[in-house]
Amino acid sequence: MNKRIEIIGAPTAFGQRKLGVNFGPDALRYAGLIERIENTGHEVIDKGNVESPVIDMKKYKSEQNGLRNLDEVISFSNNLYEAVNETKNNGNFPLILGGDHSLSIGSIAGISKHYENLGVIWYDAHGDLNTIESSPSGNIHGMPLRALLGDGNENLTNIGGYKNKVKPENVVLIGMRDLDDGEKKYIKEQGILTYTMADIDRLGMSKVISETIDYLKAKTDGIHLSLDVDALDPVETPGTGTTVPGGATYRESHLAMEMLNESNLIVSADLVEVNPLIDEYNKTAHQAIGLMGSFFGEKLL
Ligand code: NNH
Ligand code: MN
Ligand code: MN
Ligand code: MN
Repeated sequence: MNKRIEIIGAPTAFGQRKLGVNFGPDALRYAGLIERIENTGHEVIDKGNVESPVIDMKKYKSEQNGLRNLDEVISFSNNLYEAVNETKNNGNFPLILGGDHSLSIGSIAGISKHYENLGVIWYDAHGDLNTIESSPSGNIHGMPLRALLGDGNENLTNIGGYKNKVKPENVVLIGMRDLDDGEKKYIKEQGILTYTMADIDRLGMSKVISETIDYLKAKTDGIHLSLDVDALDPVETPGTGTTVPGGATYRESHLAMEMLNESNLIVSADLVEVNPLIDEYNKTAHQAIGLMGSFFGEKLL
């Protein structure tokens, strides 16, 4: 089933402290993302990059109390929400290129509006379920999923003019290995389906993804993939700001993407946290593109 895919560059670095992640969209384009997807038979429209506030380096590097760069994150989220909503109104498949993971506040705001029960697969080393109280860093890229679930700064939870974009029972976390205490507590309280790296070791990625699909299939009317490249092991995938050892391999992640493609349930995706300035010759972007090939149906034979 061929789709029309709209690529939306989301060059934000305001959700964390390592400049360079804002160059992620161009690193992915330079490595050949568009051609790779076109070769799978889909039509690709590159909408270019969403407008981002200017980065004031003095402020960017300064110590800040509370939520870091909150005004910039709000303004960027609104811009991205508008772009993604437009893509959905056109009936196309949004592929959002980050940028740090705070961008999901805006992207999923633009997507969930079009679904009663959006499912979300959060493929990440981290839960991104912090609030200002539980955050060890004040970095908003550690908070987007929690904001989408309805908790946090009002401006962030209400992007797009509505709250509670996602329900906890429609979320699956995969690849978890660096959860903060408050996040662990919240996951247990809400009963969020979670596959840690230990679960992936025991069950195998194939079982993890087939269970994920079975779990979400019946109760959702579309599934969004939020793919943070730090889910992958930093030995293979080093170009990202907060690496955690012991991650999913490139092969396992490939398998996950193939199975998600075969499910025919995915309606949109974010590809986030590629930082070419701390990478080894754009290796991480190349790996991410390989994953996107499988995600959009590339076949080896
Ligand atoms: N949990 C930590 C925090 O809140 C790290 C989050 N970093 C991420 N998330 N890269 O995906 O700051
Ligand atoms: Mn993340
Ligand atoms: Mn909705
Ligand atoms: Mn992460």
